[in-house]
Amino acid sequence: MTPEFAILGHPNEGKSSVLSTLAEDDSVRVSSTPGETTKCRTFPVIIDGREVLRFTDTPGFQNPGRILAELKKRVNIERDPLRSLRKFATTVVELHDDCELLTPVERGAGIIYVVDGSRPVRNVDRTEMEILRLTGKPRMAIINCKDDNDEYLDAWKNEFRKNFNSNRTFNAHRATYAQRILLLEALKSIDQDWQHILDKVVHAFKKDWSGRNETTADIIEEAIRSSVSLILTENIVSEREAENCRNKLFNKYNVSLTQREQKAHKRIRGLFKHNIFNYQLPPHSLLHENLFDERTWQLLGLTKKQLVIAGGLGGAALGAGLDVAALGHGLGLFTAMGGVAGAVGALFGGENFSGKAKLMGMPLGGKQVQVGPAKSIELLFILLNRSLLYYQHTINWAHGRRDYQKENQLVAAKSNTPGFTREWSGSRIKVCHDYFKAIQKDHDEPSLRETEKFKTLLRTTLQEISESD
Ligand SMILES: Nc1nc2c(ncn2[C@@H]2O[C@H](COP(=O)(O)OP(=O)(O)O)[C@@H](O)[C@H]2O)c(=O)[nH]1
Ligand SMILES: [Mg+2]
Repeated sequence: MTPEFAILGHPNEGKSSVLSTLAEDDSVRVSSTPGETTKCRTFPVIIDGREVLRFTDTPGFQNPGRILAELKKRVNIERDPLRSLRKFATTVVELHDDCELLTPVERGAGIIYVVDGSRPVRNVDRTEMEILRLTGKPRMAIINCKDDNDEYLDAWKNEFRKNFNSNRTFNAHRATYAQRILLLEALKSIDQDWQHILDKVVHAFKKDWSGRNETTADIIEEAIRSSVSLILTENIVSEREAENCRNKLFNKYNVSLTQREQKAHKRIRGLFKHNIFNYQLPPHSLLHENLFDERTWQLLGLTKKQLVIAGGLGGAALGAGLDVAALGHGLGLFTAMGGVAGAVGALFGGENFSGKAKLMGMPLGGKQVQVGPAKSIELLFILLNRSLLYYQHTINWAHGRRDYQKENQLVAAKSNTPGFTREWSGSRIKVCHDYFKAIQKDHDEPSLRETEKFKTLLRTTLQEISESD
């Protein structure tokens, strides 16, 4: 039988948010108006086409005092006090919501009780907790702190120890993948009978996650390959126009790379089930910046030490901060790039294509300017780090979260982390270097060995990001 958990609590404490985040479902209605949910709704967690777990969202308690009194009347005399209580509640109009929320509990669902821990414990909460205790069902309490206020946490925990099998702090809007797994694991402890099946659920969940990481690695590899091997050409009509042409071409190149990147990011987003709510990137994210922006290259490129390593391996590297400084300045772009000895100029490839001119259907004697394929491995690192930033943002955007406000500061602080590859050792840089060389040799079918090694490195990195908080 599929385990079911009913999310219970007072209106507006974050029940729907918790559910949305746990079930990775951004279609759950989260509302700032208390009491908007009046019907239970069940959300299945499906892995490999099989429902492994289900969560039921419920309306909040409306008349806990009355419910407690009625339950107490029945608890020692009825064989099934919950059923009798629910039947009674059906007949009383103002108990509609309370009756509704008891339905899943009556059919055997485990209870997840959600409170907003940033406010003090009130008597009405004690009443609700007493009801849940009297149901005798396995139950866990979740402290969802809407604010950072932890003044009341201890008081809440004290109450919970009396009434619940287990309790956890869980921020529905900020929970990371790692914290979600921890919460699922904690559900095991509330009832021995569920331990085995929930073990399987957690296992399936982890497996599914590493499958998603595998697909993400494929997506990133594919996008990087097609970007670093991209070649664009433009006809130069006259010498006078040459400068203009180059600038135009570089812009086109930039747009092309950005489109490829966005396509890849969109696929990653779908993979992690952010389908409905259109989340935005943090306002200060480096991802808002142009691919060839100076800051991007400084923060996401190789470090000086790594540049030496890459150079030692025979890779052409730009050297962040030096040449890239001029890149952000629109029209100065090409000149700046051409002015850098060797490496950057090579990004533009040969400029004279008299031989090819005819082939490309150009007027005889015309010249062509070409951009790409990338000769500098730094482009690979820029694209890689940007993908990893996007991935980190996506997996850590809790499904229950619907807006920024308040949380801007936190996100801004996080987004200032420089590139993920900054700490990478020589051996990881070498894997990238060998892969980069392999694409340069044959971009349609680069060496399988080098590609596999690169993908393995990507998968390891994605897993590391998943597990870090
Ligand atoms: N900042 C923040 N807001 C939250 C959190 N959980 C819920 N909210 C907000 O509180 C309101 C009620 O949340 P909801 O999940 O619909 O509560 P429910 O009525 O118990 O289902 C919504 O406006 C949410 O955006 C949280 O962890 N952090
Ligand atoms: Mg709700």
